[in-house]
Amino acid sequence: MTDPALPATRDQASRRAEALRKDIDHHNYRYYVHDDPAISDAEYDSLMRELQAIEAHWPDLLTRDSPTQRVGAAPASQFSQVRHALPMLSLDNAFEEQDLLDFDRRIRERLALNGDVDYVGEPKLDGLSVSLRYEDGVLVEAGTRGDGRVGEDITANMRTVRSVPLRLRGERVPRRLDVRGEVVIRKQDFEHLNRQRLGADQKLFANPRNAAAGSLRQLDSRETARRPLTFFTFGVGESSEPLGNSHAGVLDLLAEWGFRVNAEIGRLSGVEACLAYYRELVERRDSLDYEIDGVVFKVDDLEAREALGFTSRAPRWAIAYKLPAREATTRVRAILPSVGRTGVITPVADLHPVEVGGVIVSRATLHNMDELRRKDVRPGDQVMVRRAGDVIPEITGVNLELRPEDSVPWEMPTTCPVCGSEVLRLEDEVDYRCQGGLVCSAQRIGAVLHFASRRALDIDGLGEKIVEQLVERELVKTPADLFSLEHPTVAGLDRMGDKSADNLIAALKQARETTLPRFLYGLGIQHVGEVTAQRLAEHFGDLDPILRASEDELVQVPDVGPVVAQSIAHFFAEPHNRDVIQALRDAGVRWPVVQGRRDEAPLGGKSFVLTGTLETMTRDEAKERIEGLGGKVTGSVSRKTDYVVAGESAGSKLDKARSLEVPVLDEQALIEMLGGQESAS
Ligand code: JCF
Repeated sequence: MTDPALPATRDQASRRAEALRKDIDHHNYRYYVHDDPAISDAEYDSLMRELQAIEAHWPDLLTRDSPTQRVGAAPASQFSQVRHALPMLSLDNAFEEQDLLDFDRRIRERLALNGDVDYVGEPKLDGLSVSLRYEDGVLVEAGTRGDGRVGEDITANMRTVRSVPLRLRGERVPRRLDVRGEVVIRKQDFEHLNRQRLGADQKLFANPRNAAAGSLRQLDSRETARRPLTFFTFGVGESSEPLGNSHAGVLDLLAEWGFRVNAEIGRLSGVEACLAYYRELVERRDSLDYEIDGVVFKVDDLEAREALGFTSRAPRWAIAYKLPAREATTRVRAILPSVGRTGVITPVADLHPVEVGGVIVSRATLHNMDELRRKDVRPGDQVMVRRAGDVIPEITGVNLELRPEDSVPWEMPTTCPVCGSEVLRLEDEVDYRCQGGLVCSAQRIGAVLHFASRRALDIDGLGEKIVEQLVERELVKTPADLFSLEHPTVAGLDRMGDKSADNLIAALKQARETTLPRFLYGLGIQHVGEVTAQRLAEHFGDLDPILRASEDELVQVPDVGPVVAQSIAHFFAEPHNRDVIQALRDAGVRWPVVQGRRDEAPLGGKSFVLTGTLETMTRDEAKERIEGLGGKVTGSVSRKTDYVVAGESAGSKLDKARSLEVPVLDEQALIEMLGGQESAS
């Protein structure tokens, strides 16, 4: 986008600047107060640049309420003080229903009222209270709450907050007006800010409130300008003119003047309505786009407020009903190793039961050993527990002063608490894992499913629902037990008919004839995927040399590094795993020996291209068998191709083979080359 030319005369520039400011202010307002932008970011930027150019050329046209002034000013060396014309008081707290009922009763007594009191309810935002001073509609000063009477002058910073009007909208505005409200960072903006900081290697903020506080405390307001702060107004301090007779009316005026008024604010008649409003907000707490720590109730009638007055610290006409705390302290009774479905062992704190955010909590995850050491949580410790939303409770801190003298750090057990197998943490990894993958009951379902999966033993009809039943009814404890299943047992499972039981038994029978790579892959050894399984099979030829291999011998295999070698060696060193492997062999699971080095094998060094559909085997099977005999299978025909295998409806590859005079085999010729006897399937 090219920038428009500067106006020709100062007069024209003055009018254009005026128009631009109005326009930009309007779009600011749509975007930051109503979340409802009317133009694109690019269009907005272009208006901004035009105004900046004019102000740069005619500096005397610059006004202090110009939207260009929101980018921040040069750093100050310290904050000066502001004195609040009317003190910024805090709010009395209610912690339970009775406190709110008492509050309402006191008000009715003091006002000598019989009927219901009208209140205004509002979410209490967890941010920082700020007071903004407007003179003749222009923002002239902004201060933090401080001690209530004197705060810090953060005018430069608040000017950068887009939801703060630099000039009040509308014609009729008080000569002097203090607007009070809360500065927050909304949850989404907070996530975005922290992601940005992660990318820039900056320290992450712990929560939106800390981020908002840090942003307001910047001496360099250009930094504040980069932070996504939002100002929600909740009332007024001093005003040179009366603003009507109800608080709800004042909030309406503030909205007209261009402030953001929380959409949740509502009028409530009587204390029962307040209680219902509170319960509703507690329910919806997690779906609000800002953090709240309570609900504020204020008497709506301003004259009644006058009559009620203040105590030394807080108005008598308002109260903050706190939300149930999301943090509580309790004692760690023990730390327990919990074995997950993949064998990962997680330390979990067993807690003395405590209520957190309205829920009784007796467990908290410690994630892993690194986390546990970082937090230094020990059995017997007093800890802070936090629950946010629906997530698993977490321990956020330890009270070291209350740590028992005989306390010792917790250690990960060396054997699995479920199956007694070895527990191992591979180099460079965070997690400790149980090495009894084939026997551990915590891992049974996963292990059996993996063993049966298509690229492993490929047992048709053995889906999740069936495996779950087999494991839960203790019919199958290890993959080897699959092969002793009999028809009546299988037919007795849910979702199993007579016919599908037949099929499963047949599939099991057939799956016994497998290949070494499939078998190795099916064992579910950590870090042994299909490729590594294939390499191991090629290198060692059969299972027994692998069972005997040391880590040093294993790293000789292409693609196997020290970590993988360690994982393999420990898996096979585990007696329980060896027992299962023996049981699998006893059940008749077998594979052809893989010929040693490729070029010594029957098809050593020969390259094949498969085309068309084969009748007695799939292409994957043909490939596997060719490779099992040392041949290799490639995708396209060239002069280097030794054989093209042509099945039904072979296409262009066959034509190419003919033109290059590459020998063509039909299916029967291939089967003979592979050693005859293709199993009927
Ligand atoms: O949202 C808040 N944190 C909040 C604080 C809301 C209010 O209506 C308040 C407040 C502090 C004092 N009202 C007063 C009088």
